[in-house]
Order: sequence, then structure tokens, then C-alpha cells
Amino acid sequence: MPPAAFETTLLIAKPDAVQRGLVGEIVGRLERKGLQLAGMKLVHVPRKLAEQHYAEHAGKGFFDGLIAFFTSAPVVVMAVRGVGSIAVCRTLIGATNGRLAAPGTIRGDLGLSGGHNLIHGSDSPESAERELSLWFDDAELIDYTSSSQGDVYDPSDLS
Ligand SMILES: Nc1nc2c(ncn2[C@@H]2O[C@H](COP(=O)(O)OP(=O)(O)OP(=O)(O)O)[C@@H](O)[C@H]2O)c(=O)[nH]1
Ligand SMILES: [Mg+2]
Repeated sequence: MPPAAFETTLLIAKPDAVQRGLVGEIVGRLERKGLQLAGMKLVHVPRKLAEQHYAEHAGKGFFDGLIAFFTSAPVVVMAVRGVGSIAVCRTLIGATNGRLAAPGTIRGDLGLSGGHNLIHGSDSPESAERELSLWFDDAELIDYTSSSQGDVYDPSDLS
């Protein structure tokens, strides 16, 4: 089992990240932060799964375009672990629109669009739980201790 202080969040490098060859850049940022990959796969998303993932936006004006974009090319789906990983990843990702996102964030550094914004991240513990079960079977989430864990964290971070 991961340390009790660890959270697991669901991240998706979107079709624009795959098409632009930015998956390595994005994964590298997560790794350099000290986060741990617990699951990862390339998926060409079926329409139904895209609609389930973004169900909270059904009926909004941008929904059809969002689903068309999200199913237009493969995505890379990741389960990412670490202390506070849900909020930490949202901070690393930045504001929804790349033109407004702060420099230093993934969207702020790498994008210029509100729709084609490179990466999805769960926005709460409830969303993370729902999205992880939507995208991964239990057996696809790998439990291991990173050899760097004792350098990334002070013992008090984990208690
Ligand atoms: N074209 C357009 N797309 C939007 C708009 N609002 C949201 N989207 C798209 O719908 C996605 C989901 O919107 P939100 O959940 O509000 O934004 P978010 O949490 O920053 O993005 P995700 O991590 O992808 O969920 C965004 O990432 C955009 O791709 C909008 O006003 N116009
Ligand atoms: Mg969202």
C-alpha cells in the first residue's frame, strides 16, 4: 500500500499533447516534481467513454466540440501518486485557458488555447476516485515504493 498521506489523481495528456509530441515534456515535469506514476496507457477514446469522463459538462455549448476534440487522436492516461497530488497537479497544470495560465505551468508554458489545453487533471478527491475507476482496472494501478521517496519527502511529510 502507498503511504497513507499519498493521494492518487487521474491525469490525461490530451490529443493536442500527443499530436504535438509534448507527452514526454509533460511526463518529465511530473517526474521532476517527485510524483510517482502508478498507471499509464495510450487510449484512442471511444465517444461513450469521453462523454462519461466529461459528464459534468453535458449540455454546455462547448460539449460537442470538447468530445470531438477528445476523441480525435489518442490520449495518454496516467494515475499519479504523491502527497497532495490532486491539488499539486492542478497547480502544475494551470488555468483552463493557456492564454491566461501562469508561466511555469504546463498550460501557461506550452499552450495558447482554451479548448486545446494539453492536459486534464482531477479537480477533487471525489473526481479523482470517479475518474480513476472509469479509466483503470484495479490491476492496472501498480503499487511500488520509489527508491527516491526518502529524498523527495521529509519523514514528517508522510506521517
Ligand atoms: N471551447 C471551449 N472549451 C471549454 C470551455 N470551458 C471548458 N472547455 C473545455 O472543457 C474542458 C473541461 O472544462 P473544465 O473542467 O471547466 O476545465 P479544467 O478542469 O481546467 O479542464 P479539465 O482538466 O480538462 O477538466 C476544458 O479543459 C476545455 O478543454 C469553453 O468555454 N470553451
Ligand atoms: Mg475539469
